[in-house]
Amino acid sequence: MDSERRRLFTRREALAGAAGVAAAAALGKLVSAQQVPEDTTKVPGVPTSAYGWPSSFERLARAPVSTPFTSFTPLQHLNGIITPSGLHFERHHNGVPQVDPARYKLLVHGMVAKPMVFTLGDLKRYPAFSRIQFVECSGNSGSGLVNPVATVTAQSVHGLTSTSEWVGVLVSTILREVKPDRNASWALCESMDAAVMTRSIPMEKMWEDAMLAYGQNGEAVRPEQGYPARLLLPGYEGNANVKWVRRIKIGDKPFETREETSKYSDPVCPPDEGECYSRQFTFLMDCKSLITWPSGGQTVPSAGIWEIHGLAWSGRGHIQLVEVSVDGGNNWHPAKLEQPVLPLCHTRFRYLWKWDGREALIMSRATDSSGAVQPTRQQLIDLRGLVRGPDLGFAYHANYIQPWRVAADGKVTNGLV
Ligand SMILES: Nc1nc2c(c(=O)[nH]1)N[C@H]1C(S)=C(S)[C@@H](COP(=O)(O)O)O[C@H]1N2
Ligand SMILES: [Mo]
Repeated sequence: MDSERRRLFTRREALAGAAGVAAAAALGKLVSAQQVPEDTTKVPGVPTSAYGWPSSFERLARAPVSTPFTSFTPLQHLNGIITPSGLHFERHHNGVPQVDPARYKLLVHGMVAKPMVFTLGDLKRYPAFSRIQFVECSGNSGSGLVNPVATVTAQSVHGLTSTSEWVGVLVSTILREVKPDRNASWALCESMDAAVMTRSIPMEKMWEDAMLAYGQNGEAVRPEQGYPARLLLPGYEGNANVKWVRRIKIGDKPFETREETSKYSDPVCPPDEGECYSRQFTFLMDCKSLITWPSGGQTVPSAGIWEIHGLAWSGRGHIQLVEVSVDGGNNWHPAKLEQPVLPLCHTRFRYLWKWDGREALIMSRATDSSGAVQPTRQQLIDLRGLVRGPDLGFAYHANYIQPWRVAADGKVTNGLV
């Protein structure tokens, strides 16, 4: 009773608060007390099901665009910070392998005192560790940096980032078993898919917070995400998070694999320096944010009060501040960060906007706990030059501010063009 009253009071307060900002915002319609919206009580509901699915009225989809090996998370339709496992973006270079967990084995060898092989059961028997963390492809948003076009969505340009609760064993636990040589400084991590994805990872990272994940959002890691076990490197570019991991070889220098020489090294051509060069081992994902509502392809139904919201994240720490501008970047206002605000994780931000119904350019800018501030597209180009990555005209590590243009009719398009 008491807590019920308190709850109502808090809600009233909240409504009064909102009304203070939006005196004229009447949501819902006034009706006579007898009117029941729709009577669904005369038909018995459907019985239980073995596995639940979203309502048939909610049909979200990962969208493949140009290849069958990349799909994008529909960021503009998500609530909160967790990406449903079935909507986690997918990036695989040669398809999803079918791995029988009973036959799964992980070999850890190289510069170690005790080379060892672990079954999935072995990995699960060690003390488990959980964390909520994003995985973002380093090519995410790259198309919008290189070649911005008007009709895009948050999903089609920025949907190569997703957040899950991951569960697994810390790599440090496994390292204590195999006892790496004291001169060991790099680990080769290799997968069992047809792409044989292989990356060199600094041993500091392997000791610090790397994880072999077998759980995702309460279930086993999905096949697309690396079933039965993947490497997770908090804050590192997606590519280094080797899925279907089968081998870790400890060494004392980077192994210079295909994925870190011909790909996943970033061409840089600063306008004021003569030579172009390649940045290698650019592991950390930069500080970034994105307004997901209202965003490209959506329509703001009318003038009035609307809550802008979106996601912010950084591979360098937690999100400290998100600012929103609704006038093309002239004035910035702090947005509200929704709890939980976790390091190396998507963070939801919200900002109440009173739209006057005239064309507006809206955007968000994040600052992380390392002090890094999200740059504009122009600042990023001034820093690196506008060069195409080796893949599909992507540029890696494209964390520019994404402006959205809200036209007078409410339609939202890319504010970069
Ligand atoms: N074994 C293997 N691991 C892989 C890949 C791959 O093709 N094979 N793709 C990498 C790339 S480029 C990215 S962005 C992430 C994507 O992880 P996800 O598909 O779980 O979203 O996995 C990485 N790990
Ligand atoms: Mo990627």
